[in-house]
Amino acid sequence: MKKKAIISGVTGQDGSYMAELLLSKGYELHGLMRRLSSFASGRIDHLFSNPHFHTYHADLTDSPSLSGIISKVKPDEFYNLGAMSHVKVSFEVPQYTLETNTVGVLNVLEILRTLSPKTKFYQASSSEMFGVPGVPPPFNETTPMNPQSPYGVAKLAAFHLTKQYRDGYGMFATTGILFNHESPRRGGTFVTKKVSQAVARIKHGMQDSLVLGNLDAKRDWGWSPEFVEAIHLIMQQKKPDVYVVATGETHTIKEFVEEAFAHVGLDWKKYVKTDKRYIRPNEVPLLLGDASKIKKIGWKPKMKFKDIVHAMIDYDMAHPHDN
Ligand code: NAP
Ligand code: G4F
Repeated sequence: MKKKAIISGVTGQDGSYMAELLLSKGYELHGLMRRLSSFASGRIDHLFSNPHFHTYHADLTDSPSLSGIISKVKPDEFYNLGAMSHVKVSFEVPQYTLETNTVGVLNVLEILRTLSPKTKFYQASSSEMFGVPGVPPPFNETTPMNPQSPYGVAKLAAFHLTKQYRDGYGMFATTGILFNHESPRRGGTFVTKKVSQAVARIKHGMQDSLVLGNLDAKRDWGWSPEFVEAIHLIMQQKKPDVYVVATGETHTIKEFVEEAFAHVGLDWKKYVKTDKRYIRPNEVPLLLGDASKIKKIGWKPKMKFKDIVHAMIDYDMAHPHDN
């Protein structure tokens, strides 16, 4: 019998890589997509011809849309990767962020509890939950959490709800606290993709400059295709738990920018400006993860910082017209 999985957020960066991974492992896969006014399936268009891949319109804030699909599919595994995932935007749409990233998670957990309690559930938790924890890095599963954004607060509430369903109802409700992870499929409003696209367009003579916000923040950047492998591994454990997924290296935004421009032979200082419109009301100045726990069950990152920068630039140099 094929394993059956549902992925929410299948059109996103991680959702698309997770879909490829599960299909390659022989799953029957069901992806949830939002209805939008224009096409948003670019990352998964190549999967539609696969007879084991099915998609549905659903929204995490719309319980009936979720319960219909869950009761029909009765999945072995539910990967909850859907979210309003942009930290800066969460300050502008805080209510929607909590409705999607917290109530949306509650909706899935409640439906699973009542209709399909044996389904394994994965919640996409975030290092943004650590915020400014008041202890020195690196951060692990026991580090206190002090989120600095509506996004971080919403994810932390969902993290606790996941724990409550695990402890209180005995459900397989598991989670990974993933540090930033990137790829050519990263959305264009996140800093790495914004930089890699701009570098390619500047090099091709299609753009003059790049406007950014805080260049001093530090992030622990990993590679999305490797991070979805970690998620799958977390779901295959005997018991649900909490795992930090990170590279254990941190770099400033400025270092990413320098490396990106240097890779195509340009001096970043000639092109990069800063503007306060990209500054957040609260910032998380430093993220650095300690992935010792997940390493013990067999996952470790391979792509290094420079590999990630170069892979993103090389992709955008070859596809400068992509959105
Ligand atoms: P992403 O590219 O922004 O994808 C988010 C997905 O969620 C998209 O498919 C989006 O649909 C969908 N979505 C948004 N609102 C929804 C709603 N109300 N109902 C149903 N689906 C909705 O994000 P990602 O980078 O793949 O991240 C995947 C998950 O991991 C997210 O939960 C994110 O918060 C979390 N996370 C990401 C990172 C990271 O560094 N990437 C780190 C830690 C945690 P549309 O395509 O229609 O917009
Ligand atoms: O790329 P970012 O928008 O990612 P951020 O805020 O760290 O959030 C990402 O990682 C989280 C995990 O830690 C995820 F949960 C979340 O869903 C998302 O995937 O910003 C990174 C840093 C910030 O310090 C920001 O202030 O880059 C700084 N930055 C500087 N200029 C900018 C810009 N960020 C964006 N988006 N755009 C800029 O122009």
